[in-house]
Amino acid sequence: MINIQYSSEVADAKSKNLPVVALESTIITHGMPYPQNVEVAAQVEQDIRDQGATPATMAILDGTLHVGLEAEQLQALGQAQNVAKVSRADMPVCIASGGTGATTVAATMIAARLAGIEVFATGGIGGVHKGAEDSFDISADLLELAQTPVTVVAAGAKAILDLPKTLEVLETQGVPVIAYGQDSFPAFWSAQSDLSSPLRLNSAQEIAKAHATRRAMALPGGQLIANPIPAEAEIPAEELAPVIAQAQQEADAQNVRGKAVTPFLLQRIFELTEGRSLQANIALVRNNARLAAQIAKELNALGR
Ligand code: PSU
Ligand code: MN
Repeated sequence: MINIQYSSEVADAKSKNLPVVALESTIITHGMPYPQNVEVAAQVEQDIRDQGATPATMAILDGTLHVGLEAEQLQALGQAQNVAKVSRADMPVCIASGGTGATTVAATMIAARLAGIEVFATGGIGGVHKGAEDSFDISADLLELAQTPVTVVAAGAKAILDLPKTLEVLETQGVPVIAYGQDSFPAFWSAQSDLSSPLRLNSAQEIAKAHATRRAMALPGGQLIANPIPAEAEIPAEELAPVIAQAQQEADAQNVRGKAVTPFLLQRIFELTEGRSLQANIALVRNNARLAAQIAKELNALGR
């Protein structure tokens, strides 16, 4: 086994078998600008504590996998320049070479599995990019959901992605896509989309039972819980469509490729909406953290 450094609160929660919720760090280093990134990260951790669970933000610091960050470590990571974006492929290389990196959804799921954590909250997952028929750009997050047994709570996927193709890949990979409390698949900034969600559950307890059932059946892979953004924080799709189109055009024109694509698009959307998208993003991440904490508590109550 590799060396894992637990934060003091996660070590304490684990020793008492209390519910823990994993959090990613790419959203901090590549998904939101400083200083809002560290403010939001700390707030989201507190939201989880307020629900009676313990937050475990994942990152690789100087070659050590951290499960839970102390407040100073979170501050330092949020301000650091040129932190690597670490997904499944990069993770062992980063650890072996003593590097520092922020974990994507895929890498956070791997870290959670290593630490025995089964529930994870984020904003949006990576997916199939628009134009994937030419670029072949499909996030490793989707394949991770097919093989690593973690329930991921997200607000659906951003309209920078091709949502129908993203759902098709998840279906092919046997990943349960479960909308929380509604029939349609939520589309990140909008609670509703015109796509229906393959599955629907209405309570944290039902989601926990479905997770425990996969485990009992020894099925590999996790679950994607698509939690709609709170109504008061929504941004109309019509308003964002031109912004996304412009960001996409710029990415194409500048030949942005590979793992740089998603951070480039997120950064441009923040700039072009002058922070409006950020407020919605904060509201939905906090909402996902609260639901994830409830799921982790229910799962804990079900026992092994
Ligand atoms: N989508 C978002 N916000 C994010 C990301 C995706 O709305 O912060 C980040 C997550 O860390 C996700 C990663 O795992 O981008 C996906 O990158 P890629 O598309 O290169 O797989
Ligand atoms: Mn990609």
